[in-house]
Amino acid sequence: MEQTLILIKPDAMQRGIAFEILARLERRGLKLAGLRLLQVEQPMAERHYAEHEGKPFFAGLVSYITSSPIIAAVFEGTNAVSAARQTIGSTNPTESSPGTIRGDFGLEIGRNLIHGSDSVESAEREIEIFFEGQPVIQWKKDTDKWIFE
Ligand code: D4T
Repeated sequence: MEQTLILIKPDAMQRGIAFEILARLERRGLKLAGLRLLQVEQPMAERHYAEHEGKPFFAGLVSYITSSPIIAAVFEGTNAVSAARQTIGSTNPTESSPGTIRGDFGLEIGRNLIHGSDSVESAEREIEIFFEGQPVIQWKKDTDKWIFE
């Protein structure tokens, strides 16, 4: 099944809404396959945000993601990448619809609470970065047949 990498960013951790946010993805039907609490250091942050190197917001992005522990999670399910991004909302919270995570909890693009992979290829790359070779768990749930046809 398709997998996506989710990060609960430092602002969500500090505000104590990490599990409220994860619960929304779980409730959508996405199945948890990996979960890790970690302090991101500079090299890991720069690897993750490599595509934004040289942009004016890059330094702020790196200092934000390294400013506090984060949660990295792998969720899987049918179209997990796009389903998660839909539940997350637009990059800028004030352009996100109400009912999305960013639309309900955020105001600024630099404090947008959560990351979700933007493609299957990015998910593979990001799982490697944040799980550092640790295996994820693919498991059967009794409710699978009520979520996946
Ligand atoms: P992430 O990667 O955090 O899930 O965000 P998105 O996938 O939704 O958006 P992105 O890669 O385009 O941006 C990564 C990250 O950079 C911040 N950002 C972005 C910013 O602070 N200023 C900006 O102008 C842009 C474009 C927000 C998310």
